[in-house]
Amino acid sequence: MRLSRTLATVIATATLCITLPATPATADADLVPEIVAEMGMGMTEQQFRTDLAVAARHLNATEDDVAQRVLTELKAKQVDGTFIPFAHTLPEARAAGDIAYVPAPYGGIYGSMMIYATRSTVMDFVAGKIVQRPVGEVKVARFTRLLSVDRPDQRRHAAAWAKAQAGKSYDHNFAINKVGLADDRLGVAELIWRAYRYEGVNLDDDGGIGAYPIDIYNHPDVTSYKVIKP
Ligand SMILES: [Ca+2]
Ligand SMILES: [Ca+2]
Repeated sequence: MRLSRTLATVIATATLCITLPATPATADADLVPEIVAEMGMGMTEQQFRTDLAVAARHLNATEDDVAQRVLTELKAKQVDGTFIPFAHTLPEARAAGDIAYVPAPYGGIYGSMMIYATRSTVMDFVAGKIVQRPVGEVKVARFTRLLSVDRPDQRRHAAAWAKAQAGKSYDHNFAINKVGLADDRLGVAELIWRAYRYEGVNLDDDGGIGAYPIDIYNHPDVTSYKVIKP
């Protein structure tokens, strides 16, 4: 059994070696299946292709170009690791509009975040919908950080906008979440990025096609003021 499996592996490897040069990667290769696989469960190829077409029109670029940029940003932001139990109760924030950031790998391989609608409530995603929840009901992982955006007026308005999104659906497409103005489906970082963007503040630190949690955390106007330790 072991011998035959080894033999099969050798044959498969040999076949791969022979096959690969015959199908070199080109600029026109369809990257969508790889992107969707990187993004994990929830994202469908059909939805991604629809969003990709919108992004390409918005950016006046080809879909292949946008797909390449998406894949590059995805791979750059991915952190190896495993989920850990969310065992810590989320504390109150200093102000509405502050952000709770669960860094990768503790909040998955891309991290996660929530915006405070008030000092003691956050906009969270429950069963695919945005809901306002008291912090006492929300559990987070160790090393979660509380962040403040150094724009007091915009912070208040951003919190109000985020609060008004209650009931909207979760957007699995976190890799394309900035282009266009459609906000009918919102991801965790997208909700925060858009809340501040409508106030004239662009919290995506590195540009690109997506506003990832790490991008917002790295923004020079964002300050971390509390860390949940194990
Ligand atoms: Ca969206
Ligand atoms: Ca970005």
